[in-house]
Amino acid sequence: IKLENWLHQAIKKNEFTLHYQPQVNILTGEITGVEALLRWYHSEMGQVPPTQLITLAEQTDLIIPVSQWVLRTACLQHVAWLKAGLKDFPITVNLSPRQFQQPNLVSMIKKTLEETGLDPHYLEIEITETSIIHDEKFAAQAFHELRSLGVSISLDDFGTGYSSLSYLQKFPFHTLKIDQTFVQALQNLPQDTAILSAMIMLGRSFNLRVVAEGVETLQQLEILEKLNCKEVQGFLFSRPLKTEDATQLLLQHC
Ligand code: G
Ligand code: G
Ligand code: MN
Ligand code: NA
Repeated sequence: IKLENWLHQAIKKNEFTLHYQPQVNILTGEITGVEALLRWYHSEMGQVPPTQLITLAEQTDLIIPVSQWVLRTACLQHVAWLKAGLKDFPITVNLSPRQFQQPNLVSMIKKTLEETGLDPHYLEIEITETSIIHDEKFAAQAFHELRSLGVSISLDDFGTGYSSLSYLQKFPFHTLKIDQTFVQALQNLPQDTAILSAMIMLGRSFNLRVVAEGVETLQQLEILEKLNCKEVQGFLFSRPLKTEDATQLLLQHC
């Protein structure tokens, strides 16, 4: 009850912020996308991890205003960046399974795009396969409607689940995000690179944008480059940044 009240207050008092982490083309150094990541600083609890916040919000109906806030804030920010002369790249917003399964998801997204004035082609929704498992029919319909709107869908944490391979075939993803565990496990052993290499080739054979996550070292970057991975996201290039710092970084790179 207390936490629920705090969450209500957080929404009212504007205690949430978004941080932004760029995705980068390995060869050109150009920024190719930016992921919005939720942050909540509470006066008594301090920084609340987003997974905990989302889990808590999902136990109540507060997940709906939280997802609306995230989407709206990310869209408004991207509109501002585009106005400031930023290059053409998408902003990505994460959706938890329950957020993805809201019955009015598509109309909520459509309304938010209209209200904020963001061209739908600049929005990418990031989901994990758990969002699909629960109800494939619902997911297929949502994919169809989002694509008609012009919104893309990215498969997050690729390689960690059970059904990703069949989902690549069944669902029209735009981007594949290789989970950071595969990148961080890289020890230059043949079997480590074999898995990564197969995942990258698989994504490319489906004509997907492939982004390797959690890149922290130059050695990891070099291996990924050799494996023909085009895009990376991770602390090596930039941590998730607060708005002002993200703006500076993004504008420097356009
Ligand atoms: O940013 P960080 O590494 O702390 O994120 C931890 C987890 O929380 C990641 O799995 C990330 O996808 C998730 N997350 C971050 N922001 C959001 C958000 O706005 N909505 C949802 N549903 N998940 C988020
Ligand atoms: O589950 P998801 O892929 O959305 O989680 C993204 C989160 O991973 C980001 O919120 C960020 O905090 C974290 N992250 C991003 N880059 C790195 C990295 O290079 N190393 C580690 N350990 N975490 C990262
Ligand atoms: Mn993500
Ligand atoms: Na991920």
